[in-house]
Amino acid sequence: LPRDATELLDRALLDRALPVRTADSNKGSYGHLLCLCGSRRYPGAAYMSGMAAARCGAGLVTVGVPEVLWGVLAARMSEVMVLPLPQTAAGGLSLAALDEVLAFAEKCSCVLIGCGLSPESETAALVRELLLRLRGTVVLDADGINACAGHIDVLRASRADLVLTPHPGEMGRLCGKTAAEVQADREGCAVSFARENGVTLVLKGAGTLIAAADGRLFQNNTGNPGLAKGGSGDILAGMTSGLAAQGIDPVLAACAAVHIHGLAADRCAEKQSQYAMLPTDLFSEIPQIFRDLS
Ligand code: NPW
Ligand code: AMP
Ligand code: MG
Repeated sequence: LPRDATELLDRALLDRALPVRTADSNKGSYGHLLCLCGSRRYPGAAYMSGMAAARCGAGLVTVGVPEVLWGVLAARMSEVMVLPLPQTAAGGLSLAALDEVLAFAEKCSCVLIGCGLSPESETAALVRELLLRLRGTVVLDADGINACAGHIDVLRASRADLVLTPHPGEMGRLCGKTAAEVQADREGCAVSFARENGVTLVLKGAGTLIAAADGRLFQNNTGNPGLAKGGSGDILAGMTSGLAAQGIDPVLAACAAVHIHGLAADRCAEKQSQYAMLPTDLFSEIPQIFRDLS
């Protein structure tokens, strides 16, 4: 990959990024993703992240969710497995889930933490404890990111290979700025945060930026305001972690996910309009994009 340059995400980069599916491979060849997502308030976030990962080629996907969600998710998803975990009174993940999650994560090639987890303090404490103990690739989105606001020391101490996917509001919480201040200097915020904290930082919003810990910066040019709806980010987090679970470099996984997510959105807008398209409509556009790429 070129260094010291802002590289536009394009077809050539995707060709280098996508995992090759060899004739003698099996589901174990394509990783196991654990998504710690969802709460009583946000069951859809667990559904969308798990399904998005499955649509991007991950060998196995398990959503680890507060037990109250087990029935509804098991009824809606066939390929994605559901691991019911201890929950708080409010229906979020409880700190009591820690040991079970750590044991399960041993079998996994990537862990996604955060979509729809809710802002409960006990769940945030669980997230920080996990960050201190997990190894391997960990994708952090939404409330997983919010759990680190004011706790940057935890990100720095983590031995995991971290990919963070904040929208400008979450980015602001993380670095003590308003969303407007982040928007006023998107490149500066993304590049300095990634460098200073040794993480891959995906700063979402029109022209999503992907900043690597080594200073590389990528800008995406796909996608449209039809994505400005609740759920779009949960799907991007699932796609990113689903690709990373297959063992490709986390920076490339993030770049490929952002680009494909935007291409799928552009196809949706063409067929359905930016008004009517729904985040879950991206699922039926992802297949044609992979066909065009391979
Ligand atoms: P505003 O309003 O423009 O001033 P929050 P959330 C700002 C889950 N979901 N440019 C925005 O600022 C998520 O996974 C579950 C500028 C506002 O202040 C989370 O766990 C769903 N500003 C949880 O809900 C579907 C921008 O950020 C703030 C911006 C809460 O997540 C929905 C809003 O962000 C949702 O995905 C931009 N491009 N984008 C489900 N069906 O289960 C955002 N902002 O307060 O972090 O709330 O993103 O809705
Ligand atoms: P979230 O706010 O977490 O649901 O994430 C929203 C997703 O939609 C991100 O991938 C954004 O980059 C994308 N998105 C939101 N608004 C726009 C826009 N105006 N143009 C392009 N992409 C957008
Ligand atoms: Mg989000």
